[in-house]
Amino acid sequence: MLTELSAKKRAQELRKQLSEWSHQYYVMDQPTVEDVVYDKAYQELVGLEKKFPKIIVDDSPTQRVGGQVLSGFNKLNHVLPMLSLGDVFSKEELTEFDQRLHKTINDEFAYNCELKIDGLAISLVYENGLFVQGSTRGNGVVGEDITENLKTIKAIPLRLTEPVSIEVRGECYMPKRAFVELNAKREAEGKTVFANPRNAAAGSLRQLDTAITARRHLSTFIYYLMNPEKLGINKQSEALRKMSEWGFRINTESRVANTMADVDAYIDEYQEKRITLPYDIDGIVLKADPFSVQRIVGNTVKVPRWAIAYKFPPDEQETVVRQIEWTV
Ligand code: NMN
Repeated sequence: MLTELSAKKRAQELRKQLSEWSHQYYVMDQPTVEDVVYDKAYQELVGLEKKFPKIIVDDSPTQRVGGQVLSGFNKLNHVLPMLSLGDVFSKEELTEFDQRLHKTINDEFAYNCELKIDGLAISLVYENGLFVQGSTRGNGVVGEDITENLKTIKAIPLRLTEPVSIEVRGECYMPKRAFVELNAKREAEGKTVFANPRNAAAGSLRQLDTAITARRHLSTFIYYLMNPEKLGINKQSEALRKMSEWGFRINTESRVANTMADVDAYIDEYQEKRITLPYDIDGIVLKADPFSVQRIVGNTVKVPRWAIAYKFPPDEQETVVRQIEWTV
């Protein structure tokens, strides 16, 4: 006979196993087992939790299905403002940015080049390794609490690999394929279609019925760690590696560039590859890699002085969506 105690033990094993498989599948994009194996274990866990509801824990994979209907979103103040990025549209302006930094920093330093994902900025707070709060950027100072919606996104870990208390930020986006499929479905149902993946992600994230968010196949790339130096992390490229180890989904296309020629090559490469990526990007982001440089140059009221966005020409955007419509 199955007792509550043995059910609890078995549920713990199943959760650990399911979280590992899910991490491989949704975060690393490298499934390690067949879906049927995953589904069987998931159903076993659902069965145990149904029979013994007391054994349910907040970070159980079964708690990601949503279903909570919220009456609204509470406002919350960001611990540090969520700044936007200054942007440039030419390589000459990028050179000027580099020269400006070198007026203050008399030393050589590398840049971390990252793709600028076209989604919505989010902030995630973890206490002792547990996901406790997530929010939108809002106006940068005050955002909205969308914790319950974010819990439904499988790429967001509910529990980290270490019991750290941290805040991270990143981009929530809808993959191109999910966008095309969602619009096709909406069209068939006579509903208005979303103009682009970014709008679809925004509309999906701010749903009062979290079960709708859960069905929308949103994903995330995390790119910012708050107060990294307190954790002994000294570079953006290191922070990305560390966040990946903790269980976050990190974009693997980022690269350290030692010279502006390397930066140029990165831009050219991704302007070319842009159309083939499974998500929309609208440019690249250049960040001074050492946090010591970031600290010295600081921020203006609105934007960091140590980072800049190089925007791709906007008219290519439509082509991207159209290309996808043909290929799906
Ligand atoms: O909603 P969940 O439980 O994440 O599952 C959605 C789909 O994704 C299911 O079809 C499931 O089989 C699949 N999935 C597969 C793995 C795997 O490791 N093969 C992991 C997570 C989800």
